[in-house]
Amino acid sequence: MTFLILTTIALFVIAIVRLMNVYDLSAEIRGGRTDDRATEGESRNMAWLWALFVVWLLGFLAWQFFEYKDDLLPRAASAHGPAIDNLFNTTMVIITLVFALTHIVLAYQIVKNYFRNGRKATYFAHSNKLELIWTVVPAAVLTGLIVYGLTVWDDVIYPKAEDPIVVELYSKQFDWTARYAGKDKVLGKSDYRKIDAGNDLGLLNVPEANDDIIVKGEMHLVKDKPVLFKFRSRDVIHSAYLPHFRVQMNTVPGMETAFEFTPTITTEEMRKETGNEKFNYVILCNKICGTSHYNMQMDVIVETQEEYDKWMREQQTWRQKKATASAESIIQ
Ligand SMILES: [Cu+2]
Repeated sequence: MTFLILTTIALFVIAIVRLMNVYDLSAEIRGGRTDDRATEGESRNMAWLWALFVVWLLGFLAWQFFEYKDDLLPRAASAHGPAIDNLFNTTMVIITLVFALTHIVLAYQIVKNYFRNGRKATYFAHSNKLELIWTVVPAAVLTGLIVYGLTVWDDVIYPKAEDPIVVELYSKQFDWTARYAGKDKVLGKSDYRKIDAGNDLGLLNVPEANDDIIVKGEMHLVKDKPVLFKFRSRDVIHSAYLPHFRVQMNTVPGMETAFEFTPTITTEEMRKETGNEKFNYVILCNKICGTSHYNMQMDVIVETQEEYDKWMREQQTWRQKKATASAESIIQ
């Protein structure tokens, strides 16, 4: 249906263009106008159409802001989130103002200076003052934005928590696996050559790996407790995107990336705040990584320490999982 509509529109445009050609040719045959230059009347019409277009464009932009503002992300649910939001909003306000201003000036100039019979344009080849203004002003604004951005990045990116929950987030086509460091707070080392059907993450047979806890589909975090994510990828570059916490980091095969943050609002509190009983925090993949990229996600539950401890006690450690698996294989 969409294809048909697009084809119809394209054919309609082609037909109009052909009709205009026919009109021009017949005008020439009738001995009408042979001069290609636009007349003053045509220029005036074009100028005012331009002004109309700018009014429509800015109106449409404003309408979108108000129409869709409720579909934007809810309040940032992490300690560093407001800093990212402020940076984003500052940039957004500046570019929106500059966009509106330049287009208003553009439309104004077109209406003021469209071709009129007998009027001649001023010619000048160079103006130091103009060059200076349109180089220095954008350069100063951009430098300000970049320094501001780097400062925020600096505050956000370097781990500083004393005793964070350490979680490895492992990506592959097409799902996420979370591995908690367990009681010893150390993640057991891994090697891609150890990956097999029963060992998705390629864990080595080392004591640090035994108490690691591996979960899929849903992971849990604690409100106001820092978490250090260490990212690994098996196959291609994926990107761990946790929009509600304003977190995003590429996961790259062959290297470890990391991001530390502190969740500040529990899932329950966010459900109340958004009025959406089914609300869940999510990890999405934000790199087009293959056919099922769109479905590569995992739920994140933020809860109190007690709820988290209870959930943790229900999980099997890697050692227990291995024991169960080998017991099953013996029975078979
Ligand atoms: Cu992916």
